[in-house]
Amino acid sequence: MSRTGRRTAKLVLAAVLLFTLTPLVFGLLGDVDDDGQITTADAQMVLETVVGIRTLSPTEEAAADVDGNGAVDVADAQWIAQFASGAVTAFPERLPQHSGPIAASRKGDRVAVVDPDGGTVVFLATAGDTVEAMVDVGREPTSVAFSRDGRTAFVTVARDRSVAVVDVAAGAVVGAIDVGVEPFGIVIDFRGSRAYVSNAASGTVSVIDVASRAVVGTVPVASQPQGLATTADSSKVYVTHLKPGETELTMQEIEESSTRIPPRMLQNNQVFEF
Ligand SMILES: [Ca+2]
Ligand SMILES: [Ca+2]
Repeated sequence: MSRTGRRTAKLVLAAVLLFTLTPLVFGLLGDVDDDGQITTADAQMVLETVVGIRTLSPTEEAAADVDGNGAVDVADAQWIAQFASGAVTAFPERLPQHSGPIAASRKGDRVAVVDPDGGTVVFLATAGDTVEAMVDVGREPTSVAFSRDGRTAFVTVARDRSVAVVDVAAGAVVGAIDVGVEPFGIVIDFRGSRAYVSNAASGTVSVIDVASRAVVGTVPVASQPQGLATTADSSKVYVTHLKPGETELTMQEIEESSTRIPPRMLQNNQVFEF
């Protein structure tokens, strides 16, 4: 382990600790109206927001804050206008915008840290504080889970609408599994046979057979599913949801052989059973 590598490991862990979770940026930075181009129309939207005659959605705000200072202001409009005219070809370097989701292998010998801004997953050996690999996985990775034997890592990649399959020893992506829109969270049950992926924008949970790496079911759930957890007997999966101004816990009851979960309501929570 070189000193540089050790320092990198510490920096990665520090980033995990320091940065709080913020809404993910799925659009092109500067493209406020999401038409695929950065034009004066985008700058105009920012100016209208600054003078109070327009209100941006959270997604539009994320695209508008091109200098990454946390506010939509005149400076952003100037940057976008300069970009549109060709006077500049890049926006200012931004600080990391997202926290780093982390997962540990079952044996505890390794952790995987997601860098959503860099599009990478870093694998660290817990003995010796060493970086083993930094793997490019795609656009906006959001979460990671290890297979039961720790040899494979499954990474949700939001903008690619897929789960990247990483061979940990090789430090390389060896496959991709198509899931829903904006996959956010992933959990593998304790038996190691099923992976569950929350598709935030689809309002579904994809059920993946770990051995075959095939999606064997897609479960409709309440809107904006995010966090996932499974019970020790692998019989239930719990899903949290992001809703403006509130947090709702959705509980899913899942049988190992089942692939679809019709929901029923119970008090304020949604319970899904077979
Ligand atoms: Ca635009
Ligand atoms: Ca700004």
